[in-house]
Amino acid sequence: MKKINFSLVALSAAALFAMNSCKPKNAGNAVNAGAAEKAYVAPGRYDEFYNFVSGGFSGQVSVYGLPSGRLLRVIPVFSNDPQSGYGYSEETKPMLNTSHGSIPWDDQHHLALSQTNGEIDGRWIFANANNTPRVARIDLKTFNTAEILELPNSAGNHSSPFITENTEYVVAGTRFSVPPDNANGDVPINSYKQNFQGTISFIKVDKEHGGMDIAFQLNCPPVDFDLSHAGKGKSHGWFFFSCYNTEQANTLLEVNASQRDKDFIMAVNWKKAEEYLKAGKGKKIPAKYVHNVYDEATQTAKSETKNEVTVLDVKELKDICYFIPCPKSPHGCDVDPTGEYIVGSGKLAALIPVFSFDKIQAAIAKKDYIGDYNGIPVIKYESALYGEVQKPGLGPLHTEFDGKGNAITSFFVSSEIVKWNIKDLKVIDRQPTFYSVGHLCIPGGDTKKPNAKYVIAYNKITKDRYLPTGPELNQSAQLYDISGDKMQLILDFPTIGEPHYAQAVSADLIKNNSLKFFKIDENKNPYVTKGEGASKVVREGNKVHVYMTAIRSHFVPDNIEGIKVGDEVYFHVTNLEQDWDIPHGFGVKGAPNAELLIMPGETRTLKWTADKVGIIPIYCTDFCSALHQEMQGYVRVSPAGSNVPLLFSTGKNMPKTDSAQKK
Ligand code: RUQ
Ligand code: CUA
Repeated sequence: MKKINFSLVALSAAALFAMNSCKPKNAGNAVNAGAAEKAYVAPGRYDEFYNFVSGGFSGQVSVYGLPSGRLLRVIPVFSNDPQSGYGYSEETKPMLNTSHGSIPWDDQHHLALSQTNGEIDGRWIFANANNTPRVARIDLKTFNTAEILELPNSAGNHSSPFITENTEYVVAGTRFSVPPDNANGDVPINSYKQNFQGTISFIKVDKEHGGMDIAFQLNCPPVDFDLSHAGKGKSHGWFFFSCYNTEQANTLLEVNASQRDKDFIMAVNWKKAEEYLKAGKGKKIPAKYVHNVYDEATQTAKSETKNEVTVLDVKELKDICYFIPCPKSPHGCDVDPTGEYIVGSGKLAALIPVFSFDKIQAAIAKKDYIGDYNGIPVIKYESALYGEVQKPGLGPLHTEFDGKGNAITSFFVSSEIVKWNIKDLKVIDRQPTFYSVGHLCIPGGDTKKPNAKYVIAYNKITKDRYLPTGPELNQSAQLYDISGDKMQLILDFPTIGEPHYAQAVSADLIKNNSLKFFKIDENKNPYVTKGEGASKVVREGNKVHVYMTAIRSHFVPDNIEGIKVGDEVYFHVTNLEQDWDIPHGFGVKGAPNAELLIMPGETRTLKWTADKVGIIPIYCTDFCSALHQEMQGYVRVSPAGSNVPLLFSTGKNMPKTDSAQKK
């Protein structure tokens, strides 16, 4: 969620004041020297946590170490990556395919680390593409994107991805309601109420390999699904979604979707949905969506277009969905570690409602409803409510849990994080953020076992926190020590793109499984070259395949002649190194992408079309050895009809052939 303009919404005068003068008086002395020490990780030492942070409009996921805030890596997911060649190499291009064609850039908001028994298991992390609805799975052995699945019947995949406690499902709710893909979408926009629909996708995850597939979709009333969380423990089997625009407005939502005093949290009994599915109550409908899988053995991604999805209609199939009134325009929807308490953060609400899972169950059993909404029962607010946190702050967005009975909520408008006790609903502590905090993260803070050492606030606005860099300033994170009673700010660090949700996990769970290099013997890329002796250049019509190797500090071959204007040249470069952290790069003058970056044991292909007669330099783009600058070569391009023979070598000169036009 970005910079909300609240001006049209009646907030208190205090709220407006806070928006316009967001520098708290104690900004200057927020951090003392003792605090700095807590964030200090000495050179050469490892951090204690990995922090995976969504990149917002960058489309990528970045990884930081905590408590240092050091940037460890940017993982390319939904955008081309000009550093690694992701999305540019032939092997990775298919990852960005969609039913709309190849999309080089998306918007990435939320992340979910895989779980077993409600605890982070360190295997994968899931990420959403918000714009063109997709869910990705990143393999934490390699930190590579392993899979991307498109979601049909969806738009603005914001309420996504959220996972169940054994990663049975990754779940995604559509932000925009839209007409279903197989319906005639050529309808008046103001027929929203009749023709539009909200869809929630349940993606099954293979236990062993992580492979994803849509198990079913729920057809829901046309509202905006914003965020979500799965039940856990006693509420395992349920899912909770925040919904706004229950007014079902289709224009000027700022005003028209802020009319009702309460919107909803939608409770979904997904075990029930599974029963209906088993009983054959699902309808298969045509839907076109693309599934991209990166095969580790061949190191190559493949796209498959799927044509059908199974839907369950929650209006017809009773007992799947229930609405719970929630004040007002709820954003975050968070479930505490016990699974009993569900916290709805109403952006325009002056309090935080905490719902009780037990009370929700009792209300359903007694049919304690105030009516229905588009055919779905609406539970009485008081019957679902455990209690309200009074005067918590302004503009609550998200809540995480410390596992010691407390919750911490972020407040966008009043720029603060607020700690409150879940049992007595009393505010315990509040600390300013600089400024306009969105998401926050406690390691394991949405699981059964939070690790309550730190909370990190992800801020939208940072004016006056960093040296000015023109009109655009970096978004940033702030790290607070929460091991004591008072939360203490200990570090600011800038982030890549706009951070939304983030998760953190103890480094031990990941670092020992991290792959150091790909075994060359196991490389099944169809274009692999397993030794310098196997290097070759093969012409097939106007396509030329160069089977090339790279090892410190030369390519084989490094001289190639006989390429002609108009040839499509595929450089299949295999990095023969079998050592950690020795990538080679590969650049070709005139190629539209600067380089490939090839990990040890890996093969990557750069496609280049020879467009001009001349000598084309090639070189390694990654400083790999003392003689890295010597890691270079030449390709000779002759006119289209020339008879220069196809020759290649390294370390030995080829005969001097003149170019003559073939008759
Ligand atoms: S949003 S700043 Cu896209 Cu998760 Cu709340
Ligand atoms: Cu290889 Cu530089």
